[in-house]
Amino acid sequence: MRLDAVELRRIRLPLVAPFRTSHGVEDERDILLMRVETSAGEGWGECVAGSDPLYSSEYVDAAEAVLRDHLLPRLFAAELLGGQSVAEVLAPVAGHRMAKAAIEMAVLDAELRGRGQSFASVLGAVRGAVDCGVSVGIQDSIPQLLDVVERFLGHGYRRIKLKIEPGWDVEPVRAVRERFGDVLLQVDANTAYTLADARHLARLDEFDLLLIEQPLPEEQVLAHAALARQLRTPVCLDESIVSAQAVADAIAQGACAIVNIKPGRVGGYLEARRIHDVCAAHGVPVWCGGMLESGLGRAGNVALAALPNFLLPGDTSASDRYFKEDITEPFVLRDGRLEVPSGPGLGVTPIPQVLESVTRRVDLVRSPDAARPVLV
Ligand code: SMG
Ligand code: MG
Repeated sequence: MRLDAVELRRIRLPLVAPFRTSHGVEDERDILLMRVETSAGEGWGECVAGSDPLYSSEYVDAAEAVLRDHLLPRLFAAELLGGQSVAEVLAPVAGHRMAKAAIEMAVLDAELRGRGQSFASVLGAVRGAVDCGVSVGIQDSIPQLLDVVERFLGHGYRRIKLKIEPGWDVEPVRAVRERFGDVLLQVDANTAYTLADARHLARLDEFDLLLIEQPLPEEQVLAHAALARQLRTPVCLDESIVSAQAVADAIAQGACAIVNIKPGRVGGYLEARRIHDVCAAHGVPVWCGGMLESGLGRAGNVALAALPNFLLPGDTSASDRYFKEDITEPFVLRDGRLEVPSGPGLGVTPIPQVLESVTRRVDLVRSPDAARPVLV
């Protein structure tokens, strides 16, 4: 398989409502998409890096730069056997997992489309639809939070995740628990606490949460283990888990009972599957996280979430939870689930007119060896 050219496209997708976390507020997504042209055909990838380096050190301008200057030249020069070999070719470049994940996704998509196989079948999916939760950002007031949660429950979401931070934790959780009874409920702190907050966080124990996600900073794996010993609520890691090696270590240290898997954060769908396998071998359930993806990333995530050890509903919400108009056919919630795409590759492609209407910039990067420039 030969990589001939990569189209890097920046799109702007406004969110239907601002999404606030302990890192700040987002009201639109600035997404880097890529379309690869290979000897096996065309494929699509999506980079989940945010506009600013707040969730992680990666951000979208840096992802585009590292792709252009470091990742694509290595891939153009390589003898690619397929999507499987992308990570190996890119291994000499440290970090930049979101950028690597995006290009691996596009190459895999091209390869699988060429072979007529779906992401779901190749990853090892065992279900045709996945249970979906929704992640609820920090709101201005508790009445407003209750309205938002009520609306999402009305749509059929099977689990609610509340973003928390110091000053917005016990009371919002209590209010949602009191109002909505035994709904599946969990919280995500996005690293906003320290181990000194352990006694305060233990006040969440009375609400029977499914889990508390990433309470402490990314590097503090041992501190998560210490915290886990002081909480009844299971600790789930997100930001800390950047690889199969990292998850094996975190589990060995007792730092997590549950793991959030995001393909972008860990360098791609293939590493995501390895993390799934490591967790399964240790009896640690996983669920699929989200990075406010367009329909392209959502298609891959829903396929991943259909693997056997994805035992909790994911942050794989329907397109209309994010965008007025998605760039692909929208993912629609049916009975609290999304259907797993079964067509070749990701099983979805951008709708050309919609894609054009949200595009800010497109650039075609050609392999120096391409016999003739490909016209697009
Ligand atoms: O895709 O529905 C979604 C968002 C889910 O809360 C969500 N993601 O830490 O898990 C997380 C956050 C990170 C995204 S903030 C840009
Ligand atoms: Mg999280």
